[in-house]
Amino acid sequence: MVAVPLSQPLWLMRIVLTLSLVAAAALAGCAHKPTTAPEPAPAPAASASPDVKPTESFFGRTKSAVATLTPSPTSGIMGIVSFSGGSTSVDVHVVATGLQPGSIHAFHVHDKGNCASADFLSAGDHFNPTHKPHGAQDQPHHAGDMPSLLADPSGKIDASFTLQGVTLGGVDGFVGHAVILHASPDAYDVQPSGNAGARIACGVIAAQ
Ligand SMILES: [Cu+2]
Ligand SMILES: [Zn+2]
Repeated sequence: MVAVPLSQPLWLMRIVLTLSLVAAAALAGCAHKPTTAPEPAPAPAASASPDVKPTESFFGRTKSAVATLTPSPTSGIMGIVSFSGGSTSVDVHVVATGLQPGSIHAFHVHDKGNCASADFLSAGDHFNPTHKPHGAQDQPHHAGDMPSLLADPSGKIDASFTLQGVTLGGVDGFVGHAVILHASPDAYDVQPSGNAGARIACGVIAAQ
């Protein structure tokens, strides 16, 4: 409140009092402003897609993934592997360049998603969550066993195939593991890994 000396005329005191009341009313008006601000946008619903079961984890819903093949120091191989997952199968499409024309190469999903070492031994053994022997698709086989790949006369691989009994997502899915292309064809009856030779390209499988 504004102090006014008693010696001032009464009319001046009335003006000062009026101004004080106006100021107080203005302050009160300001205090109301926050409640008139727009409401924050409502949080999105927990599940935006009605066909997704609440019990499914995000990881288990993975429908597509990709691995970029990087070469070993001397192989010069480049490529990309695309995965499309169903509930009990995975479609695989491999495109790679820089191979010897007409050469055949073992191709596997390996256990560790780690292509850090030059020889790619960092990717570990074949991905084998069900503890099977190494083998061809029509025999008991590691989840990570796949068909061998043939390079065309220009040294390019362009192959598509479907793997049964495997998934992309979930605890035993491919995502987070690594694909390895080998120097030699896969001898499927040779344990534990088909005598596939050097690891000449590697890529970690990432969900898309
Ligand atoms: Cu391998
Ligand atoms: Zn194997």
